[in-house]
Amino acid sequence: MAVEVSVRKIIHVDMDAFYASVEQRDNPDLKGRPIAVTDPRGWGIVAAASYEARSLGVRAGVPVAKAKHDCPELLVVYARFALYQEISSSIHAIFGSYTSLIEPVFLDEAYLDVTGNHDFPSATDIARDIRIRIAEEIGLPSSAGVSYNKFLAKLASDLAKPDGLLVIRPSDGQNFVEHLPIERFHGVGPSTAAKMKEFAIRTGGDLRALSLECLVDRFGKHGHYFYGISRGIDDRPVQLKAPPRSHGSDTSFKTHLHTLNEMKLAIQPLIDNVWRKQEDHGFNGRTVTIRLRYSDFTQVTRSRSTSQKLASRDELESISFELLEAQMPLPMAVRLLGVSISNPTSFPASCATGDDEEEPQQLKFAL
Ligand code: TTP
Repeated sequence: MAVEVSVRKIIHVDMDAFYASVEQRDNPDLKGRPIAVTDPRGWGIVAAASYEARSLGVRAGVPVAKAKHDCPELLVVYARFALYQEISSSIHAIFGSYTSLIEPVFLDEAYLDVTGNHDFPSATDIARDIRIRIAEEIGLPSSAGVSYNKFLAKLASDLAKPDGLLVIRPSDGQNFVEHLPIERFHGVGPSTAAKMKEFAIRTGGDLRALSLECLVDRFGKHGHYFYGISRGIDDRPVQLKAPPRSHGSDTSFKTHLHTLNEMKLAIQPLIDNVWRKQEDHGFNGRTVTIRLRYSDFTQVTRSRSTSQKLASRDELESISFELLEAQMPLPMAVRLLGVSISNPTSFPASCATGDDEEEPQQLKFAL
């Protein structure tokens, strides 16, 4: 007999060596090489290190001069923040096609609650799909963790890195935590770890041996969190952050596009998709942006704004077509097309709060 369990389905997606992977994607000379990305404003600190650099001991947060000294073959490149921001929006647009319950964590990481996605009942399949789409449409590696709460989903994506997927099932949650060194626990920083060690707490198992009272006594309000996670329990909801400032849709093509007609045909489903989102969210956007990525991964974005909110799907289509026509003749084949609506005239009230968390549903357990 199938056991009905009340369980949430949470995915944590995290890009691998985000800034460094973008730079390696865009410059063939950097592929497979130890690279560090640093802020061009001259702070001289490694912001991101490629996995090749990490295997040679280079870490984020160390001064570039020290990293270069310790690893002379290290290649250092400047960060391109506007590009990372743009890529982050594309990644979040992919997330948005599976759930609207998304909690972004910085640019390259997010929690997704997919419990309510009945079109796609397996969270593992969703995570697999997301990773494939990020690789194919954006050209970057990511890792994902799937579990029944945020703590374990994040732990799973950390353990899956780089370029991996790991599922922690409810029956395995406590086991995963049992032997885990407390430094690996999300939420245990260096000073808490040092304090835990003073009490001879080194692993999840050590933490679990202590009563709630004792943990609250030693770690204040965080004691409740530690008590839960040492048992694989974490009830924190996935919380929506800011309302979306745009709605977009894009897709990449196995067979690249060469003509205006091909692009006009290919953009139709994207226009449908974006218009539906605009209507579903009561979004009053008035700027249309199209995005073309060429076969060499360079891309252009072009926008046009109207004075009022877009009146109809036809208006969205005709502006998108005008923007496409202005790109002719194409300098080379197109591998990806995107369209988005932004610049709302006002935010709908229903978008302005983060409290439309769905109740966990009674589901047959199938992560
Ligand atoms: P992280 O997700 O912490 O790291 P990462 O994506 O580089 O690598 P991992 O595969 O281990 O997740 O950070 C995301 C990006 O944030 C990172 O690529 C660069 C930037 N960043 C900084 O600018 N300063 C920092 O100190 C850190 C840690 C990250």
